Amino acid sequence: MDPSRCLVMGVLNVTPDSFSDGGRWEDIDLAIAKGLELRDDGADIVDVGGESTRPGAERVDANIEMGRVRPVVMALVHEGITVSVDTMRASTAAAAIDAGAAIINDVSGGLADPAMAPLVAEAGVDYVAMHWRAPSGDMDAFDRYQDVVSEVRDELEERVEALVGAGVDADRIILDPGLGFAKVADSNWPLLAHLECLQGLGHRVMVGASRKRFLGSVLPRDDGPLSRENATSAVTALAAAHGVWAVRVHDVRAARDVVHVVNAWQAAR
Ligand code: PMM
Repeated sequence: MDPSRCLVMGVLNVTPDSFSDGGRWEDIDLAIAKGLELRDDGADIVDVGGESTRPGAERVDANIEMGRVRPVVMALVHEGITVSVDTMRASTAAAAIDAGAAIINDVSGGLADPAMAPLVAEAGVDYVAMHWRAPSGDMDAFDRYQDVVSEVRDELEERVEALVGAGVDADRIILDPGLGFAKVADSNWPLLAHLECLQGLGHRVMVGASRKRFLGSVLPRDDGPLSRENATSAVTALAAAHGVWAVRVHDVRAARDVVHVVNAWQAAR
């Protein structure tokens, strides 16, 4: 992976119900083929998920989640791809690490499963701790903030303290503001505008804005997730220019091009 530029993490949801690509890669062979396509399009990391976290989503059975994720991780790792696994469950994370996953992407930052932090500490893998307040089914009840930037920063700092307290290597922790998670549309913009507040905690930062509803809220016309690709690219440019470690996106080719443009622009400054 090239540390001189923002990395591109490609989304691969092996689920029937994710908000943008749900149902498209539910079949394991199709999911593996999509993972290879993401790599060919320029993904530095492929993020495999077996449980939808779209607003209102119900939890999926642990065995179902593991059955979706594990064979896809094994196949992609076998192809030499750096794989992260989007899971809130330590049991799924353990199976994924066993299958070769290099990164655990936990949208709950360790809050959903107390066994996650010790597992990550023991395994010594990279760990994305996203800002999260409640499971997707309830998160709309937790979307109030006095000052969203400082509250998200403080809540993530608490997660870091808990993770490090459980033995996780601080250098392995990557922070994510959790755009769209327990946040009304307007709360996402201050977080994007003040990424340096999160970066100030001293960890790598990643951003997942791809096709999310808050982007549609500022567009003159919003026709659903697929119509938000240009808006996603705009956020990728802004986040890359802010020096984030990675962006998590569905359209990898677009993000890769944006990142290279930002790099050229930065090199010329
Ligand atoms: N968003 C989704 C899922 N996983 N992980 C991280 N680290 N950050 C995010 O913003 C994030 C995530 C929801 O989007 P999807 O349904 O397209 O996967």
